[in-house]
Amino acid sequence: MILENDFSFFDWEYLQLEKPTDIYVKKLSNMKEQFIDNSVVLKILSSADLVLYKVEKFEPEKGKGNLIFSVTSLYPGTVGREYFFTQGHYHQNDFAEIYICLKGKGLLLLKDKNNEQVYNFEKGSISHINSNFAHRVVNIGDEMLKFISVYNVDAGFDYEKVIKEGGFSTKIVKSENSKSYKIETL
Ligand code: S6P
Ligand code: ZN
Repeated sequence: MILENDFSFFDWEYLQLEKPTDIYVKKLSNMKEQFIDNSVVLKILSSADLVLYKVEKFEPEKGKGNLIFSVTSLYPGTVGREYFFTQGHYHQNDFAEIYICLKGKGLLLLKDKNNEQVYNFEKGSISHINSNFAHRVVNIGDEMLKFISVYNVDAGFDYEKVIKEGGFSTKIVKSENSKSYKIETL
């Protein structure tokens, strides 16, 4: 039996998913508390909101055991000194995830209750994210960073747990001469 809905198409030239089943954006206003400098956030928001990233999903079937393919496009830029990042979450359920970076230069932050780790994440990087770690991607380049995620439909998103733990304490900011990044720990 051929399941038409189980097929989509990924355009490798434009790195774009055709026939997504869902698309959403996250803006600065959705992630106000995540950035170090609240006064900068409020100043930006007083004139305009910023789209930080877009997520396109291909979720053909919701039933148990199925997978989701998604593409995240994370814009380059900073809020004050701090590079744009994805919000970051734990999975609600015990499922790992694969991230594949298609384009750009970034860092992958992984955290559990006691530790945080930082990994290079750039075009070609593949990461298997263990189900115990909250995960966040930071764009430290000057172009769009794009990555694929593949995960179980029942993985779920637990943003609250990250907040309850005080958020990611690893902050990726511009270096003093603005030519590279540096890692600060709160
Ligand atoms: C889902 C996977 C990604 C993120 C996306 C946005 O498990 O990790 O598809 O949802 O990169 O990040 P966030 O933290 O806003 O969900
Ligand atoms: Zn995830």
